[in-house]
Amino acid sequence: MTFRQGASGSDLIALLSESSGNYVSGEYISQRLGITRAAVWKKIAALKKEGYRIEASTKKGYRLDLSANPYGKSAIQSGLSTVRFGRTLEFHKTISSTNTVLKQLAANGAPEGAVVVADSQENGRGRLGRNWASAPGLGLWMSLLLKPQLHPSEVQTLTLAASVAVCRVLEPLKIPGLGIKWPNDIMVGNKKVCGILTELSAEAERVAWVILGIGINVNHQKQDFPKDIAAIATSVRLSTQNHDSVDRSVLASGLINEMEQVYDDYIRKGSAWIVDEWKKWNLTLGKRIRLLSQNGETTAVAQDITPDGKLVVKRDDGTISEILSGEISIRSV
Ligand code: BT5
Repeated sequence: MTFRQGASGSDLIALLSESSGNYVSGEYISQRLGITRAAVWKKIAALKKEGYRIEASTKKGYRLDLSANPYGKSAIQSGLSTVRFGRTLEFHKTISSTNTVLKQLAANGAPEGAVVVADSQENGRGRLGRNWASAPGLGLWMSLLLKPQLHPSEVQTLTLAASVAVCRVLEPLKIPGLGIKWPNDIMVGNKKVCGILTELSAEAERVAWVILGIGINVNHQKQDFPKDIAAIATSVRLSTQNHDSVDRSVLASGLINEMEQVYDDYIRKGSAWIVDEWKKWNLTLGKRIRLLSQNGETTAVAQDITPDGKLVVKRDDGTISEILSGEISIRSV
């Protein structure tokens, strides 16, 4: 691995990890990273503060205890293979909401690909003012800033792109029944494992920025969910066959890597491509569903997704219409 000028904490973690838990001399680190021995020492002290267990020996150098990888900025960034996404990244132990904080950063000119991750959210938000349970130590609560050249009406397709990225990053875990319920719920069977909150700032014809807020329940056990959602929520850990806990840093960097890939492909290939990708994971199309709106409830069959991400439904009275996310909630019959 080669390191860029102005090496970061995550570069140092990557270098120490390369040696599989053996000592690495201070001199070697300073040469590889192109920084002074004093700067190495400073970075080691900062990493220890983040929670890394690093042993220091005057003769042998530094050794990282790989079994105690803390969840944090350096651990996440050391797993990135991206060019832009996650290179600007804030990690907070506790935060109001990652979307709210990233919105402030966006207003202050944060670049596309900026990410905010928190271990817990005090005011985690769902759509339409709903609450998102975000307890510490258990989930991946993350927001990503995008600045696409899109019309505001096309932004819905970015939510589809985010759902595809989530499914792809979870795919190697071989979770039976993993899929997407239109538009933004990642489900395992009929339980929700991940929700996505898309927020945007736009002028009449052009998007200024979009924030994709992604919440994945990762290591929750059944008793970790609040009572009101215990029956409808699940976690990655509860859904895998071995029920092993999952390293949230690895999941976070994997998701950021996947998001950059999917987003860049989407920009190159267009929205019809992302709709096709989305359909591979779809749990909604072809099913009978209930449509819940302020005007009441009707039943319909979910027929298709339009290139701009609307759901095409055929109601029982034969009328066909396209619905926008946010207008109507859908439930299985
Ligand atoms: C969503 O809303 O599914 C979007 C959730 C987005 C959360 C992320 S976390 C990082 C970022 N920062 C934020 O503040 N938000 C984003 P919606 O479709 O409205 O679903 C909300 C409903 O899901 C609630 O009314 C509950 O019924 C249920 N719910 C709440 N917390 C849950 C959880 N942890 N797991 C599963 N379901 C939950």
